[in-house]
Amino acid sequence: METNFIDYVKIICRSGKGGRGSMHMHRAKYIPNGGPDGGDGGRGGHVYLRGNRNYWTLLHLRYERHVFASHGGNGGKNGSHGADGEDRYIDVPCGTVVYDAETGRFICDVTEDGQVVMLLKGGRGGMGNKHFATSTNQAPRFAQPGEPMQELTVIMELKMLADVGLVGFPNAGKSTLVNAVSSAHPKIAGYPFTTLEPSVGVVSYRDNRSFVMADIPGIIEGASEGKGLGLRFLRHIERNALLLFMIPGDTDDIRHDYDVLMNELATYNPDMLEKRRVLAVTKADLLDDELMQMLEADLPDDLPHLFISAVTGFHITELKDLLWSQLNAEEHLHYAASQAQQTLVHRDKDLNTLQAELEDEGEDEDIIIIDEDDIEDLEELDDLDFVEPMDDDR
Ligand SMILES: Nc1nc2c(ncn2[C@@H]2O[C@H](COP(=O)(O)OP(=O)(O)OP(=O)(O)O)[C@@H](O)[C@H]2O)c(=O)[nH]1
Ligand SMILES: [Mg+2]
Repeated sequence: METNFIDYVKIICRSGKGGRGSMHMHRAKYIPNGGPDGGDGGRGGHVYLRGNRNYWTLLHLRYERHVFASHGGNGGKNGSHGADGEDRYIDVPCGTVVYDAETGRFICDVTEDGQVVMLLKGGRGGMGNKHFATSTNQAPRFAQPGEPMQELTVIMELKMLADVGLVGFPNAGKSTLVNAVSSAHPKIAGYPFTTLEPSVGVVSYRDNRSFVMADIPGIIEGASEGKGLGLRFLRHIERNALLLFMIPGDTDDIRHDYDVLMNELATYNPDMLEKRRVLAVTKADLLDDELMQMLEADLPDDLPHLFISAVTGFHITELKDLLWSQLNAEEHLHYAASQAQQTLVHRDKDLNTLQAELEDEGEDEDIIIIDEDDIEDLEELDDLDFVEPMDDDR
């Protein structure tokens, strides 16, 4: 797909091997049996994930399919410690969820700016022979190898972190609202699926406060099974603290539309029903007072509602007030919302659908591994330098 909004990537990560401990005997003029002095190997580099709020997509990772930390250096003579391998940090936008690409297992998620999560641990360096000297073996002729590296292919998925997520059929007026209340300007048009990529807008509220609203592509019946833009974007509202349902006032049956939308969310992930909801009946400029009263009588009663018009500005301030008060309803609720974000249940991916999903995202091809182990072998030759002469000494 031709887009810069990348919210799904597969990459391969490797930590570094631990360096080998050295097996070396001290040698110096007039000291014939200097004893073991082989140093320890350095540890291999770790691979970390780091939340970075300057990133909004995973696009940068499309250009970096391999993230390999470097290996620890081998120990040397005179107790010299091998250098530690360099760590690698993978910067990801806040809201990135990581899965094992082979098993679909959920690994971790990164939600905050600056949050650091270790993905792969570098191998420990091996101990040099000086550690192994005992009273019965004062010149051990062995040292520990370093621990091996770890390798993992992961899928990273971005789930947007916004306070308010818009939920509605195509053409409901979602983008028009985002245009009206925020500085973001998603495209608006009188045909379905104008919005193909999610975007977020910051809504400034009274007293310099603000909240973040996510505009996502319209949902249609069957979205949870993959119809329309389907699943691809439902995941973006998983993380929103509050859902704003948007249904046009000129729809035949508002309640029916609401039920369909609720059903799609529930099928996708039942936890979605736990979120706070608000209903906006949009395009109210097309309705007169009498009609509004009639419609009002039949609106679903499990959530607060407002008739709005983003075009004329009707009830837009009231809508912001309502969203704000819902977002901040009782101190503990806010806490609960952030808790919910933290503990959002990420289900493992179903192995049967994983392959289809990868194909869908164009990420089903194997990543070619540039194997650096050949280079390793050369290093091992270097080692012989200080391993072999030892025999001459004795
Ligand atoms: N009369 C009237 N028309 C509106 C209002 N809000 C949006 N529209 C019109 O409805 C159509 C769809 O608006 P969009 O904001 O693009 O709808 P959307 O929900 O973002 O649609 P998708 O991106 O396709 O999901 C456009 O022709 C808008 O001009 C409103 O308050 N009043
Ligand atoms: Mg739109």
